[in-house]
Amino acid sequence: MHIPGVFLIIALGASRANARTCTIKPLGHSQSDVSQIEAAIAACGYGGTTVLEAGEYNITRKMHWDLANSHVDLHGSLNFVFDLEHWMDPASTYRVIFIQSQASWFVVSGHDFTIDAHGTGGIVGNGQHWWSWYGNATRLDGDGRPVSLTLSHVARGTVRDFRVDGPPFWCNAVADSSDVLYDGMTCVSENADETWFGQNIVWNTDGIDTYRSDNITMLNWDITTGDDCLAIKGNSTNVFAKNVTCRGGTGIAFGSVGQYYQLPDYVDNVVLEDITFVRPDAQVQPLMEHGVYFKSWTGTRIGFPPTGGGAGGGRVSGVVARNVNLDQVTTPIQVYQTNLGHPGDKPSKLQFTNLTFTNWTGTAQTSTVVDLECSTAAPCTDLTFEQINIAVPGDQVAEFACVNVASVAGVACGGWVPFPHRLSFF
Ligand SMILES: *[C@@H]1O[C@H](CO)[C@@H](O)[C@H](O)[C@H]1NC(C)=O
Ligand SMILES: *[C@@H]1O[C@H](CO)[C@@H](O)[C@H](O)[C@H]1NC(C)=O
Ligand SMILES: *[C@@H]1O[C@H](CO)[C@@H](O)[C@H](O)[C@H]1NC(C)=O
Ligand SMILES: *[C@@H]1O[C@H](CO)[C@@H](O)[C@H](O)[C@H]1NC(C)=O
Ligand SMILES: *[C@@H]1O[C@H](CO)[C@@H](O)[C@H](O)[C@H]1NC(C)=O
Ligand SMILES: *[C@@H]1O[C@H](CO)[C@@H](O)[C@H](O)[C@H]1NC(C)=O
Ligand SMILES: CC(=O)N[C@H]1CO[C@H](CO)[C@@H](O)[C@@H]1O
Repeated sequence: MHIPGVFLIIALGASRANARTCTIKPLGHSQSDVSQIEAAIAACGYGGTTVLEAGEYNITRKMHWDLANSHVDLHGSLNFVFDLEHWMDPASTYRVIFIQSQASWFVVSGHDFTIDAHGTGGIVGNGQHWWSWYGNATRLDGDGRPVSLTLSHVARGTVRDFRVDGPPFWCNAVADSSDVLYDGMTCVSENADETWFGQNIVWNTDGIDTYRSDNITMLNWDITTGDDCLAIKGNSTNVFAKNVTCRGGTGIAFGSVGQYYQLPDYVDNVVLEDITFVRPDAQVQPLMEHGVYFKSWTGTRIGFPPTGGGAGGGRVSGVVARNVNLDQVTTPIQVYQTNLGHPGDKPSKLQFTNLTFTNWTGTAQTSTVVDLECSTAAPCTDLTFEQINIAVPGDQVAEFACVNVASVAGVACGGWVPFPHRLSFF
């Protein structure tokens, strides 16, 4: 068997007899590495081991890895060259993420695999070029900017100690997948172009969006972003995130949900544990907007996805957010059901229920520590707040705002309830 550029080694270890190993290293000399990577994955991606040695791999076109009973050691980085014209041509990306028809330049599918990037490997997204270019251009959901790492139709996959530097758009997405473990993920979207200092030009660099997926575990994440740290979207069930640091951006989002009027979104059983929100240097990243927030579209559909929509139903239930520390977060906890809405829209019918917030500490940057603006058509029910101890700026009075909340435990709710200087109850 002859595969150019791939060293095929028959491993003779007793435990993995006949398991193949393919080892490659960057070709260098201005050559594209995509063909040799595809050849290695084709040869060793089913039942074998693929080793990408340290260094930078030159990724010039879209890439799909289909893996089964397989292990990939990614010691080096996949450098997706900056070529806006190329990547923005719809033919240059995959469209496997249904919601908002998002584009992907790198898709992994399959079952029973591990991709281990050993803390040294991952993706170089060259995001700075994208962010600076889009600094004065319109950014729309689904406009074709590619997701960096997409897991699509995966069962029992693991991604370990992976790093994405400069994602142009979402850092990760997982869709139509189940039993996925991400252990160790770093995403860095940090503007260094002084033209844009003090402004957020890294919109849409979400740490991850989960969609139509079940049993997704995220351990040991460190996300620097200008948008959602994690975004739990429609039909995500049994999601567990632990030890996540979110630096900048808009916080951990549930949603947006309710964008597709004909497709209800159900989100159930999401546990967030040991979460830290850190407000970065305002010159680099001006936002640290929420801790955890929930957003649905209104009950009126205006236009169609990817950019328009609304009027979708469904339910977000069984959310627990515990052991959360906040560093000057604007609004720590928020629910709103008017995402991209207009005055006069019908109220959303999508319901938020059984949400529990336990052991929250740290500081808020404004007085409204909790802002629950639920829908008249679907009031929030079974909300529980316990061990909340969040300080607000010294000269202000902490507030807990509730609109259309049918049942809440832990606080008195029924209008704007002021607390002096901190929202604190046990
Ligand atoms: C990547 O490959 C392309 C096509 O062969 C080449 O033009 C480009 O210079 C390479 N880039 C790097 C950094 O090697
Ligand atoms: C959930 O996925 C993990 C892998 O991340 C697996 O070990 C576990 O068995 C799965 N749980 C269920 C209930 O299938
Ligand atoms: C939490 O995750 C970070 C990586 O983001 C890691 O360095 C740290 O060791 C983890 N902490 C624990 C207690 O596992
Ligand atoms: C979510 O799952 C339900 C079935 O449980 C289905 O009816 C609905 O269309 C799905 N929604 C989306 C957005 O896929
Ligand atoms: C509320 O959510 C938690 C966490 O998902 C779950 O264990 C519990 O059963 C739910 N309670 C009800 C009444 O559904
Ligand atoms: C509360 O959360 C903090 C992290 O913010 C953690 O250190 C502490 O152990 C938690 N307390 C309990 C009782 O779990
Ligand atoms: C889309 C767009 O107008 N981009 C411009 C933003 O500004 C830089 C520098 O000022 C131009 O080079 C881009 O073409």
